[in-house]
Amino acid sequence: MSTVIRGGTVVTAARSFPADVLVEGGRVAAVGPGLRGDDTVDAEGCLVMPGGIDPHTHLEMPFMGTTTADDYASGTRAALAGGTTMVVDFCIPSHGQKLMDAWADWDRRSATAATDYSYHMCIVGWSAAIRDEMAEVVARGVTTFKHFMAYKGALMVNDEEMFASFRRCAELGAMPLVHAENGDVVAALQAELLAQGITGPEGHGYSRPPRVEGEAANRAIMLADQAGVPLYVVHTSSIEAHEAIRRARANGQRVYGEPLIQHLVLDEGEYLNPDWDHAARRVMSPPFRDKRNQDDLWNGLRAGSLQVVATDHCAFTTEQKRFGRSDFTKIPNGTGGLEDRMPVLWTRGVGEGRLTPEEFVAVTSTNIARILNLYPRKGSLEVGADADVVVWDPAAQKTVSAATQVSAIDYNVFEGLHCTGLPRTVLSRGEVVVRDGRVQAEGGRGRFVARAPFTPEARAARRLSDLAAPRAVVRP
Ligand code: DUC
Ligand code: ZN
Ligand code: ZN
Ligand code: ZN
Repeated sequence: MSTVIRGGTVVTAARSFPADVLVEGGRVAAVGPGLRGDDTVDAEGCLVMPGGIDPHTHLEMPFMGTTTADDYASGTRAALAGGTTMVVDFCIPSHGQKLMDAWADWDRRSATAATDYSYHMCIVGWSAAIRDEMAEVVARGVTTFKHFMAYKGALMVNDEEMFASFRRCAELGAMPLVHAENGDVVAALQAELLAQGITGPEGHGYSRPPRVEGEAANRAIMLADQAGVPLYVVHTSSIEAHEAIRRARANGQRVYGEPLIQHLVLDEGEYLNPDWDHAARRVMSPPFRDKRNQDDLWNGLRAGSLQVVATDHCAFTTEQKRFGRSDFTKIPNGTGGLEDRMPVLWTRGVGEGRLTPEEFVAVTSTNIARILNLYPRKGSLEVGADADVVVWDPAAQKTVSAATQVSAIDYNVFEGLHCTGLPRTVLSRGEVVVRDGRVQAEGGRGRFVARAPFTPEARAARRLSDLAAPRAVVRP
């Protein structure tokens, strides 16, 4: 049983060229002109790209006294609707919980996934036991560890804990991730604002200014340098954090920055909206910034000093947001975006001349696969790669609306945004999971994708030839 995606223009992170893509046994079997298969997916007038990878999601995550409203079933179907064929979700242990027990909890949640998935493991404290358990996590294929520098009294780690974990990552060939905000300063500013009677969502923005993010990014980068590990800074939203990343890279450090689609497109004015629900629905950390910061993030994506675009998909219903009706610090932090990341980035990025189609593929898929050690199995259309493919119709249009979305929540932060450029057909491991824009994937078909450590030996051992014996190789 084979499928040929016929008549489109293949777009990779490197170049674009007209070619068919032959899919067999869930993998790319050939790329080139005039291919034949048992089934045909029409790609006339369309671009054929590697499926999107979202490196940052929170599906069915217990957080701030509640649990995110999109679970793996609705969240991964929303992802597919938007052209994303893989997510990397955060496994968050409770205090004192064994890392592998937290992993088992997440496996129960991800049993309904419609896309492939991986995890980042969170380090929320430090002990000899955690130090030991990290080795098993890496051995089982999770090679990234997340550290919250904010959420004081909950998820936050201090410098001593974070540095110990960074050193352990260095030993294991793992890569640390950081949520870079100074949690002590945020807590102080929150208390001050509440004491002044500022209790609404605007207080959220005021309590987390760019300096708070820049300070933490600089600190984490210095500690990573001292520990001798690469570092991935999640949801980079400010000039200050970007500058820290850029400087580290110029000094030869492997440091990566991840803007979110929300920070690229939406601005801090949203928190001043007199409609409480409107503003609260947009409360996430870091908060939205101003136009200068947005322009700077776009510049970073073009220059390569920022490498990927994610969502931090962490969706709460309006009812859940209202837990913070009288105190902004109790509004569950998080927004949705899984379904919108690719159409909105295409529209505002490629459509408005900020990104090329090749840069779009790089920041939504290929760079992510490379940085997280998923490449070339994911993030590429090379022969032998998993056939996660998006047939992208650059002329298709829609207006973002909660009324038509797949996500389980009752609003959309991009409501009313007009998109030109949408997925028409999506394949996941060779199976057509979106046809004519409609998701037809079964929950539970998604698989865990193990990732190798970042040691030179492990890198050298990962060859595309290990993935599959291709039936035919047609070089375009
Ligand atoms: N920020 C959010 O907005 N939600 C989840 C966690 C985070 O850091
Ligand atoms: Zn975060
Ligand atoms: Zn509104
Ligand atoms: Zn997050």
